[in-house]
Amino acid sequence: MKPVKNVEKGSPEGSSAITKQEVQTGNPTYDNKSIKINRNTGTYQENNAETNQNKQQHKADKMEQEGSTFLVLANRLPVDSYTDENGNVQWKRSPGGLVTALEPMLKKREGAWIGWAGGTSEPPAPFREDGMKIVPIQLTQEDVEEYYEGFSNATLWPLYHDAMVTPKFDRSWWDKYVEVNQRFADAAAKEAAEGGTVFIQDYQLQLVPQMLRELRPDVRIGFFLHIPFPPKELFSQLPWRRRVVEGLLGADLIGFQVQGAARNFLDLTRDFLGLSPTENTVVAKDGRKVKVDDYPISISSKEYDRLARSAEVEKLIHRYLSELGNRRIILGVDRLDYTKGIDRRLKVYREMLADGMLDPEEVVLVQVAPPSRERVESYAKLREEVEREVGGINGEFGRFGLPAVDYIPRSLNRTELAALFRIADLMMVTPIRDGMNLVCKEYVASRIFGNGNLILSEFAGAAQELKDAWLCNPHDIDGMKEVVKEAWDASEEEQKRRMSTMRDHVFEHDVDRWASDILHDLGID
Ligand code: ADQ
Repeated sequence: MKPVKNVEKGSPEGSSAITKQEVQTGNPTYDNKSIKINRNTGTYQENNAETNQNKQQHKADKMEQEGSTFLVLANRLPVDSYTDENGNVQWKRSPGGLVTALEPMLKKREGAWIGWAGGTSEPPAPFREDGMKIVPIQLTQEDVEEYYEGFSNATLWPLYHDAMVTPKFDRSWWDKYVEVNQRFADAAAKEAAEGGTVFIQDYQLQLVPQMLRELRPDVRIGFFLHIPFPPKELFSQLPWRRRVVEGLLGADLIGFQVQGAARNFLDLTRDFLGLSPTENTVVAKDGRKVKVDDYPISISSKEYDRLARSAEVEKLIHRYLSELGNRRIILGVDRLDYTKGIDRRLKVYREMLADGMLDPEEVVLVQVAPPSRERVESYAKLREEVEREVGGINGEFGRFGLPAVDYIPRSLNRTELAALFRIADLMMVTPIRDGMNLVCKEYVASRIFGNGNLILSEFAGAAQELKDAWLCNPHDIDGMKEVVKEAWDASEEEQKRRMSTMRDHVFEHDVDRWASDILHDLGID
């Protein structure tokens, strides 16, 4: 994997995008004197570009010498590689709320992002992309198997999601988790400017706060967990439980999706480390005050609303509606993961068709479920089960050309998703446990006419905010059937009443607000 765009510090290539943007937006970042001179001589653009190039080069040089003042650490980088028509590897930004939300701060603060580029070939040297420095971390095949697929996705992921699949406790996976976390901490220690801020993401990197603090006591460290944090009864199973709690406590601020998760963590600091937590803080053994609080993550709501009103979405809507026939639509959009409750949703749907609560002539379930983590055994098994069930429902209730379940086993882009959200009469988000779940917020933001029905599991973090959804318990099949029926028959007025409150909430609490809240508490505005 060799980047062509492996831009070294301050090269013209690295700065050209920013220069262009600044010229276009008329938002110059250089001194007034040069603006005046340039405007008067009519060479505004050219001189701007030159001045900005110099500025950018200077900035990049300075950053190289002094380090980054704002760093994000996440398992994955916010860019994906692709091969262009000449066979060269290029990079493009991967879409995602997190990077969009942190982008302003990354740009303002000469930021850098440290993460794995995917794959196991030698990663490129650090390069600049879209105003931030990208620092790739290498993972070998063994690292991927033991740190990522093993400890992260076959130990921590199931343990933190109610142990609904039995977590595997493997000592060599743990050793690899420690080793890779140390690699991330070392990279951050090398990259961070004196007194800079490092913002660490998610369960793959829980030991990094403490490791980094040991290397660089001068930096401010924030950590955010995107998935649930379990109660003591479950967390206690982890043979390395104390190490994980200590690892996280290296941060100055630890953020969770919901209050219950923050509470669970604080209780553990008392039970395993003998500390005395208060409501949102705990004083660590070294005397540091650590803030522990909930920061429910969200989406770029306005962007979704805009997209849902766009001409591309309208075009797709026409196509989808003609393909799906004149039927009302139930929608499911998930990564194919056992936590998302896809199996239960299918069961509910099948039983409702069988009981006559839904008429197969009038309804179709569209289920988008791109496979994920396929090399982890439980995921491969889930895929088989879900596909078998979809086949069964279609065999029993589908007609030629009109399947009862339209199953899409691949990832859709945002425009395609927005079109599906627009046409779905009923959206089913039924995880057994979910840190937040952004899909339900995206559905709400896309309902530009203010109607629609959201069925939402009580066990998604989002249920604590979207209280006007049709809440359900995914363990209770009969209860779910009743809720679906009620939502299916809900009047337009009832739909609008519920949706309007949810839309207000999602627009007020968008991902920008999440970023500004957590970064503010981390001491950077
Ligand atoms: P995920 O478990 O991946 O994330 P989720 O929040 O539902 O789950 O989705 C994240 C993003 O993936 C959304 O923008 C969504 O549109 C997209 N996505 C999901 N299914 C898709 C599909 N079938 N096709 C295309 N795109 C799809 C983890 C936690 C969540 C938490 C997020 C953010 O597990 O609980 O909400 O991080 O913190």
